[in-house]
Amino acid sequence: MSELRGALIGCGFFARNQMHAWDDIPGVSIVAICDRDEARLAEMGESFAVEARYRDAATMLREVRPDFVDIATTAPSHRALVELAASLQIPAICQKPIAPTIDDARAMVDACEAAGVRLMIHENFRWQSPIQAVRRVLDSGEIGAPFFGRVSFRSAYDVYAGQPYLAEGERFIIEDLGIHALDIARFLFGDVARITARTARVNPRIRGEDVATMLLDHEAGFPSVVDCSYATRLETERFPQTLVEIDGAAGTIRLDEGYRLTVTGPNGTRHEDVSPPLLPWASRPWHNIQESVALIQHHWVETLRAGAEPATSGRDNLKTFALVEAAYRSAASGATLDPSEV
Ligand code: NAD
Ligand code: 89V
Repeated sequence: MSELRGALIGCGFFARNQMHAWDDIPGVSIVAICDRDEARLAEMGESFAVEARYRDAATMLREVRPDFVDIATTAPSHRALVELAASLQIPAICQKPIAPTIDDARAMVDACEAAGVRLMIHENFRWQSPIQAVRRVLDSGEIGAPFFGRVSFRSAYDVYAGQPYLAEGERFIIEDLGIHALDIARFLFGDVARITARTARVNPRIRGEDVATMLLDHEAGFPSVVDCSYATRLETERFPQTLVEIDGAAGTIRLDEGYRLTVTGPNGTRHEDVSPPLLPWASRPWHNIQESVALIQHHWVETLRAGAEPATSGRDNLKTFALVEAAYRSAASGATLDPSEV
């Protein structure tokens, strides 16, 4: 098995998790890194012993010719960087949100498809082991056909401290966090025919919305509620747990606080602790997200080696991103929208 040589663009807050996860995957090495910011570049290079350091992505990709590029910058730079990778025939992973606009997102997917280059969006929440555990129970048929779903993320964690840009954008929670919850809803309940959304800003110190409540009509014929908030003070802070409720014809699934899974089926109720493992480089409470980074990057390596489409390919992620766009439009107009029409 030949060694895969990767390159990283963006040495910011979240990229450290990606670098740790690459370190743990046998047969993969990050051979070059890039950031416009000299101090961040140096810090990442020293921490992970990467000598090849660049301030310019095009120069790095042309000189290094990696087997893949991992783009860990924020959304405004994604289109240019993904199109650069496509033009050089370099398979790319791009962080969520795929782009600032749906037009940019479509252009990126089209560019990669036209060039025959793989594109995976780093949409990692569906890879969290508690969410995978829910999906396994659903697939087993134990609770019968679902008729109601809920994906819920409610917290008052100070996300602005680590990611100050989250307080500055016109759009916030649906674009940054709701996008993960909407993707989980698609992963568990299938694609969406219609969406209705309402938003609010509770925290006066941020620019965008920090609360969103969304009603999804799934093509499978039942609804789900996707709700998220960064303005919810609870007795126990849950960050970054996503809770799930599913009611089926023969039973129910609940993923509750503390990663407690409860399944009620024809034979009664059972409880399971589906807490994610604390990887050696991870720290609470982020360990759930950090494990999912490791899992999605493993998936990328497997699919790249097999020449297969990743689960959260650019094409797949357009459907999640269309829900984000439709949710904003629905919240603005009050209308219920078909995401395929945005
Ligand atoms: P950040 O601002 O801390 O880091 C981004 C880095 O990219 C900065 O150091 C910046 O200098 C660099 N950069 C920007 N444009 C560049 C370019 N063209 N060339 C080279 N370097 C460039 O941001 P962050 O908090 O690390 O977030 C990065 C991305 O990760 C965002 O899209 C965010 O939404 C996403 N994110 C994902 C998760 C997840 O669980 N999937 C969690 C947190 C953040
Ligand atoms: O996962 C994310 O995209 C992060 C956070 C959990 C803070 O919303 O930005």
